[in-house]
Amino acid sequence: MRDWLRSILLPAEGTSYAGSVDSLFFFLFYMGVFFFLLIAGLLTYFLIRYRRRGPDDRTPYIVKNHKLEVVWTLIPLSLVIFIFFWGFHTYMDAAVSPGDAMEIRVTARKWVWEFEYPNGIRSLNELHVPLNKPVKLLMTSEDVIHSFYVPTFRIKQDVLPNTYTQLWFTAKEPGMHRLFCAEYCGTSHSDMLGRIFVDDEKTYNEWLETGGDEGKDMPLAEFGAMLFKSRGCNTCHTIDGTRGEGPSFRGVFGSQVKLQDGSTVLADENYIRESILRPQAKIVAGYQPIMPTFEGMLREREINALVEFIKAQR
Ligand code: HEC
Ligand SMILES: [Cu+2]
Repeated sequence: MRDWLRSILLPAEGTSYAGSVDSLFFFLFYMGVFFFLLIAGLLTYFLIRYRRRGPDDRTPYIVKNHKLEVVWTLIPLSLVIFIFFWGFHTYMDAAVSPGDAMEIRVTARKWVWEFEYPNGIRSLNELHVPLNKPVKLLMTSEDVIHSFYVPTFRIKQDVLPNTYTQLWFTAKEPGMHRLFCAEYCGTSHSDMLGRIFVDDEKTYNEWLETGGDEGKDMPLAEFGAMLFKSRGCNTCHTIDGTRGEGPSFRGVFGSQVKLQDGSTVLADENYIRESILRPQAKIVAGYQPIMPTFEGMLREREINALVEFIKAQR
């Protein structure tokens, strides 16, 4: 019964913390159901039992019943005190990370999540964590307020500019979990999605070494199309010619691009590459210099793939 209800009401439990949140939730849920049935039941019963039976049927004048009043005050009072301590205990578990937790830095910006691991490796919109190991996230934002939300982990925390906030968890469920931004942060807020991969120790270490060999069997342009989405380029760029925060990639390659300083430049491979790694070097006329740099965040094959993908949008 419980598992069945759980599967309709709640997402899977990815951490042990999720289990304690759910227990509290179900306690509140069943308590709500119990009191609903009790009160609605008594209401219906009294309605029939004490209905007016004739013109002379008068309700006796009842002033007070101390015993009854004490009982219906003490029961709810002890219930809410009990719930407070239970909730507080669960909250403290989530707020205080264990000392041996591995630290990963999270930087949020419109509209990507960036992760930096203890060994200096970085990844975008994709967080890899080891199974059954406590992980602490130290988070900050480069622009507006975002919110780090993983439903299957039952964790959510605002990510603020100029401040660090933190979260911790021990992942119990191998596989992929979804990350959302839960604070409206502008045009592409709803695209600010990420994936969390919970790997066993070996796979995790391999990933740290090689950065994963994502897309190794794919043709470059196809891999580039995947990166266009997974690295968040699509939050600012389109490929169908419509203007976003940035110019569309349709027809860019091989064209003469007008720059802010009035000059023009031929959009060849080197221009595209520079635009990705040092976007501020040449600003396209009519656009704000808001594109973040991808220097150090893309491996060589990924840059090649993106260039190839943009080339293909002729
Ligand atoms: C936050 C929004 C944003 C994101 C994310 C973003 N860009 Fe940009 N991009 C821009 C803007 C704005 C411009 C135009 C101003 C400039 O040149 O810096 C631009 C310009 C470019 C250009 C030059 C286009 C031209 O018409 O000359 C290329 C190429 C490019 N971006 C590639 C990428 C790639 C590849 C990614 C993903 C890895 C990406 N961008 C992610 C905003 C963004
Ligand atoms: Cu956001």
